[in-house]
Amino acid sequence: DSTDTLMEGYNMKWTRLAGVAAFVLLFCAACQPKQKKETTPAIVIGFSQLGQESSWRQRNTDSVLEAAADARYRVLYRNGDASQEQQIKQVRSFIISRVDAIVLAPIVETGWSTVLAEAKKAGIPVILNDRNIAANERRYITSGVYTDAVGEGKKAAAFIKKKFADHTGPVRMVQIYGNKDSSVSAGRSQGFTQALAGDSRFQTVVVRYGDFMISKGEEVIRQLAKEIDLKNIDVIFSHNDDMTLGILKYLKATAIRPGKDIVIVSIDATQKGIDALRRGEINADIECNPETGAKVMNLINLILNKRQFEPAYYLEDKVFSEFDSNLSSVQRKY
Ligand code: GZL
Repeated sequence: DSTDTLMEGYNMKWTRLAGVAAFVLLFCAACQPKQKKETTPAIVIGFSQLGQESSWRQRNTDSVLEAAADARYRVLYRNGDASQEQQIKQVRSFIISRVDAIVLAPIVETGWSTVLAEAKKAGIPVILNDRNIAANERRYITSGVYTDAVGEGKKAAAFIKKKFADHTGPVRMVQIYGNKDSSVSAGRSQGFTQALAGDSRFQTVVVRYGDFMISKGEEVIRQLAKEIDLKNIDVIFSHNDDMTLGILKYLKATAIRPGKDIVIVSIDATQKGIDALRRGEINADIECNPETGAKVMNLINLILNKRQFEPAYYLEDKVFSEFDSNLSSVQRKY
């Protein structure tokens, strides 16, 4: 028992010593001067997206955010909710936050000069994404990455010409535009009208606006069917797949067979649009490439590093139509 007592005392002494040593070590560690980590401030980008009206828009937003993450840029993402007033407020907040660059997808073409002049005065570059603004306001932007709206309109017209090559007599067409006053509605109708101008058979008899939304596409064609007899219409040129899906939903509940009784040309080439093409419910789907992100971030890198850059960049678009033989293998990312 005396040995046990001795060992107990011995252990106690070492335990106390270990405790004191641990305390001293911890105390010293807490007193070390913080190693100043060299961290360069992250690049911060203000991104005002025009809304979330369609599946195309969602893919476009993700494309920009994914590319920013790859570039290690921090993004202040704001949804403009299809409101220019909202987007202007968002740009102003980016200026106050002193972001390094502003990415703007403008819902309409005009009315941006004042806020863009403020950004220019603050020395903050503004890059347009997807859509453009009126030519007389472009002096305030640095550059942009655009979808080729005029080219998409021309591609739609080229399909129509091929589809009606042997048709004599008038080809009566309805055009369903996206949102009013947008550069895309103007560009697509300009390209389409210009390409058909030399051929008097092609007549646009009605234009309506569906805001690029499924619900409005259905609403617009339902309303139009009350005003005109759709049996007299040869073509519906719908400016995006989401509105086309709404149009198909209405037509499939009537005696009119979409893709057969009425030729339907759409734009975006989303998976759902391609699926409708495969089912023969539409006749052509012109791609509008939403993947602007990588080009936008590369452009920002050039601008911030004071390197050479172009005043405008455009994405390439493909055409999918009933004349293709490989439609069954087409897989779309959105
Ligand atoms: C086109 C883009 C359009 C798409 C629609 O560049 O702005 O807006 O075609 C989207 O699907 O809503």
